[in-house]
Amino acid sequence: MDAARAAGELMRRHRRAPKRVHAATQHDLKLELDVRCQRLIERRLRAAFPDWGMLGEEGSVSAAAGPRWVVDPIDGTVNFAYGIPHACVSIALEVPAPEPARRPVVGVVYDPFCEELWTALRGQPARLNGRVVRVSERTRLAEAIVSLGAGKRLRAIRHMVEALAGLVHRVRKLRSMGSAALALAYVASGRFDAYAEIGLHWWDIAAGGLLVECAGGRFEVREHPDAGFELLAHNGRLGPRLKRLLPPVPPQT
Ligand code: LIP
Repeated sequence: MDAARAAGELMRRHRRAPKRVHAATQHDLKLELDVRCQRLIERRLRAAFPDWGMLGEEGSVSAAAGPRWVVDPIDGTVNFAYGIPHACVSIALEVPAPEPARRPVVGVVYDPFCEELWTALRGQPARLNGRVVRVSERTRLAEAIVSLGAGKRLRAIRHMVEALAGLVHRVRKLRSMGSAALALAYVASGRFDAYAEIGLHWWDIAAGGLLVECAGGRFEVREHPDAGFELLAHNGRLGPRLKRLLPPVPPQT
């Protein structure tokens, strides 16, 4: 939690400052601050748990076996780079498990701009700033708010456009806010009823997925060898109807 807060503080201090871009593609940016935040998180976590591994968006430290941190130092980098205060720090802790191989047991998502800290410990209720949160109870798709992630690659974007066309007249509102971890935290808190995206990385969704599960929702994730993680998170009531309306993952182009 301290590590997430420290990185969030660095993000907040640089909110309005010009950002140095390390790498750019048409639909993605990597900032110097991504790396600085990850180093800061890494230092804190490794000082306390020197033998544990780390999978991070800005590089990984491997450990033979045992627990592993999964870190997205700034999730919603493009928002942050453009001064849009919708980005967060996402940290999960996984322990080895036979099935599924990835099993987060701790999840923290910190939004430094709204000062919202979500925490989850497997087997306990999810919390937002210490108060228990739950997924929504909405059962009617027509009243639901569904978040769709746009992705970075052509294939994911094409999928999102199709999903949007299939859902836009069925739900109350669609949203695409640019941070997978916050979209999951919003599902866990009942703000969104569901969230879908393809082409994700594990560090985008490991902590948020645990939040959704601990808040009583469903986190349905499938790994495609060539298309990253396909994800549908929902309040446990809208899944079957959403699955009928969402398009299949498109073939590689
Ligand atoms: C981003 C996600 C966003 C998704 C992008 C990307 P980043 O993470 O949070 O929702 O659409 O593809 O993965 O790169 O800002 O950490």
